[in-house]
Amino acid sequence: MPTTEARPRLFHSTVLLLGLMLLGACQGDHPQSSIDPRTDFAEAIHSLYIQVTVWTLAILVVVWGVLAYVVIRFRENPNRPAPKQTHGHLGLEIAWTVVPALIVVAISIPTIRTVFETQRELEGDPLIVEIIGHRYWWEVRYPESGVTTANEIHLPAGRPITLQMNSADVVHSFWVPQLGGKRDVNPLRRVGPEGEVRGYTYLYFTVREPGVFLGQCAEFCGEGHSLMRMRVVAESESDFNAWLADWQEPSATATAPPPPQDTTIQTPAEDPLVTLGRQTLFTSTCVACHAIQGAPAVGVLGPNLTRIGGRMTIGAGLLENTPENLFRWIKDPLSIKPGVQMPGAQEGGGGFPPTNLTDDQIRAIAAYLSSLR
Ligand code: HEC
Ligand SMILES: [Cu+2]
Repeated sequence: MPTTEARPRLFHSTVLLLGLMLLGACQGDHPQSSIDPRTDFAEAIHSLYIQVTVWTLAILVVVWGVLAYVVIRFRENPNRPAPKQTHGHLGLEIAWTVVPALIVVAISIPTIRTVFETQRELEGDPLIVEIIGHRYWWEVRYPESGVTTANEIHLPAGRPITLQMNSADVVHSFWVPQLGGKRDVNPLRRVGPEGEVRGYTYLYFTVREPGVFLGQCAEFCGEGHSLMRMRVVAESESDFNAWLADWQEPSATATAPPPPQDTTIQTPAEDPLVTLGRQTLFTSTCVACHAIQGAPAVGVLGPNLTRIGGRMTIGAGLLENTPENLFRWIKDPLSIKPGVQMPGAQEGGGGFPPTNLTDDQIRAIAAYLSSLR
């Protein structure tokens, strides 16, 4: 029990501590800040947010101002008669019904306008990118160029984008805060009267400047939900086109190099670890779930591993993409992500038995995957 003397000190230190905590929130990097808009869509939402905040702050100031006035002006004073007592006031009652109603109208007009503005496809040759949510990763497809990848979404800055989204299993929610609001992705797919597929959800936006933007699933979808991340890599149009052109071609090491035609020319020999990794992967269950362009691996249950060596992260944004982390992931993905739909060396997963690979085999596979750039 603090003594009467200690109480002000306790109060002061609490205020100081809270103040410091508040200040602490101002510094540092906030890659998932929702008040740092980087697209037209996010800016529309942000400007609405600011408008509503200004309205509510104005209301706060008026209400607290009147309250403070009344509390001070009419505080108890033994030397003064009690103030006049009033019961009911028609004018005031009408005012405090009508004024909030008008404020609600004033807020709803820009809100409805923003809703309509952000729900339609942008003009000027939008790039269509398909996003498919899976437990616990994101599939990314570029239907115009036939490229399929995962978790890292390359986009051209300055060009309108249409994300056409759905889910392979349960409801997920696509959320990259700096690009805009959340959007649910649904497993529901219906065929409309003209044979068109319905049930997609869409996001329409133009990224203003190149940059890397982080996001994650925002709808609880199972054990691995909190580890279902993604990143958007916005690049200049020419960098994006170069990336896309690269990814349309198989990487040089996807399959074994052909034997040299002219044996007098010395071609540099391939790293034997890569050769072993390739052979091991092609003869393991990996190929039932993963595809590698140009290679005899065409599974679709897991992320497409074409040019996986060129990705920043693995495990849906969880681990930095290094041979060491690839080894850890392939050996025991369950220890890294609960509920993961992929088997490890010793434990089954995704409906598949353990792979029973040795550490040496896994190290070789990691070397092969890293070489796919
Ligand atoms: C049952 C299907 C299945 C099998 C078999 C399987 N995987 Fe996977 N794999 C997945 C799924 C699903 C994921 C995504 C996991 C996640 O991030 O939640 C994944 C993720 C990965 C990733 C990370 C990819 C990324 O985009 O981050 C690598 C690398 C990988 N698997 C390699 C392998 C290798 C090598 C084998 C064989 C030893 C293998 N997988 C076997 C389903 C499978
Ligand atoms: Cu999810």
